[in-house]
Amino acid sequence: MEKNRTAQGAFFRLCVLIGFAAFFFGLILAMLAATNSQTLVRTFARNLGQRIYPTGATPTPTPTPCPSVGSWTEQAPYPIAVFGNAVASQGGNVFGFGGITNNIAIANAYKYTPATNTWVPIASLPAPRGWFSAASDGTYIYLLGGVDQNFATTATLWRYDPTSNTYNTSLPSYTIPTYFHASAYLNGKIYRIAGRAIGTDFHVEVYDIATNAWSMAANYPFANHSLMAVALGNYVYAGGGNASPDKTYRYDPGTNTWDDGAIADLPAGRSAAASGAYNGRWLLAGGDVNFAVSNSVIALDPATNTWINLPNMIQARDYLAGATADQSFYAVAGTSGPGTPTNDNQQYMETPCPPMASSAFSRRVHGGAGPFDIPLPLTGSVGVECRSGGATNDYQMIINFMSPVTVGNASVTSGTGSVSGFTVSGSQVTVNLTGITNVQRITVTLFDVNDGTHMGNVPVSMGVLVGDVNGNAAVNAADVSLTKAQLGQGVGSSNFREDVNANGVINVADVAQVKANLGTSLPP
Ligand SMILES: [Ca+2]
Ligand SMILES: [Ca+2]
Repeated sequence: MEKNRTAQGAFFRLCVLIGFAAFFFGLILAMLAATNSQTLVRTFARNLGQRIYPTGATPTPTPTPCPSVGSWTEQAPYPIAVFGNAVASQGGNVFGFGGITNNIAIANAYKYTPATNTWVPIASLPAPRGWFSAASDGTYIYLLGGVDQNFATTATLWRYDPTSNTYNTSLPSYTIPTYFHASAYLNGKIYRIAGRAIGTDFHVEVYDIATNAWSMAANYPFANHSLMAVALGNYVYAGGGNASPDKTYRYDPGTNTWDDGAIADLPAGRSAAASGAYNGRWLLAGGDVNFAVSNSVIALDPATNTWINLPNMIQARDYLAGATADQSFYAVAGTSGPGTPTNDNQQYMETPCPPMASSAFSRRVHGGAGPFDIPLPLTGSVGVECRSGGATNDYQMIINFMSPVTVGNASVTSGTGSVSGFTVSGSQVTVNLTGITNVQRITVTLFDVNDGTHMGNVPVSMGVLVGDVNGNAAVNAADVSLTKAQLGQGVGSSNFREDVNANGVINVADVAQVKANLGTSLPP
């Protein structure tokens, strides 16, 4: 009895020693596995005889923050070199109106279609206008004030109808003629904010589309011109400009107040920039920054109330205008230096991040024993599918997301085989594969996965090595031994890998299939 206990104690100590040795050996292997594509860690575990099968174990992918990647490109130039032009978007197209060229306001107007990257002339303005503004309500484009061909300041409100390509000039004018004002459309109303008048103006006038009437809103906090504005959420944001050029304010129509504290000031004074809403943020492109023509671009994220730097425009421009259309922001024309108009059409586009998959599996139905899943880690070493795919080498991949998604398409983008079909159920995508030959790595890519916030392509890789029951990327004697050890056992979550032909029983046929693949290994 005593002797037996001593023997047990010695055995226990030996186990502890082995455990420690195994731990450090495992640590080294894990470090190797990080750089080696083979699944050494699992090999190690299996070689110690542990029945660690990764069913149901969900590998947590390393969170890789995917900042939106934005870039500027020059698109088809505006048909004329101009500045002080007005720009708005409607129905995925960009519309440019008037502006100043050769030291005179003009009436030319053009429509840009992103799909064809072309500008075409549209009906000219009812009269020349420059240093004015445009705002769209989703149906019409409203054109506010500005100077005419004699540099006389106006307070006109014209409404352009993109469908009929006509202007309505019978809408009421606002009260104080201005140029260099800002404007925005929010919830059925058009706002004319400050601007240059006889002096510099601090009034805010509101046009109610439904009642076709103007009224005064709370004054802008100070007289200002060459400022910028945008509507985001249920607020109008305005800021920058000629006076206190780093100050910004948020207007709440509900309380009719301009709130200084609700929005961070600009990181640097800025005026005469292109302004618009893009991906939920207030984007300001170019203009005069610290009184110099700039190519810098910043955006306010209302959620964090912080200004972030975006990639610079290709060309520094001020007195330009911009609008968001078809997933891009277009900064159109503007001056390169005092009084020097240009015809640049600078496009800013951000590529959204794809939704992140939370887990992926290779699923096979083992006859009456039911389906069993082999995890497919989304980072690091690939999961090894060791079961045969039947006569036509069919497999099934399950990919889970954090929230419901839509998927545009799915295909095998690397390796031999093809997608025979896929289904989406909430946050789970099931991809059926066929012709997946043995001894290869494949990558299945889900295209245009969209969870409402993120959009992009999601690749999932898998190793296919029939008979590699311990998943170490090689079929050798260890796999034969492991399979033999399970002969006659019921197929369950701990030993389904040994049911190599996935028929629900582990017998000599499985051993034979492992033996038939002896010497194969997963290609790098
Ligand atoms: Ca193996
Ligand atoms: Ca079998």
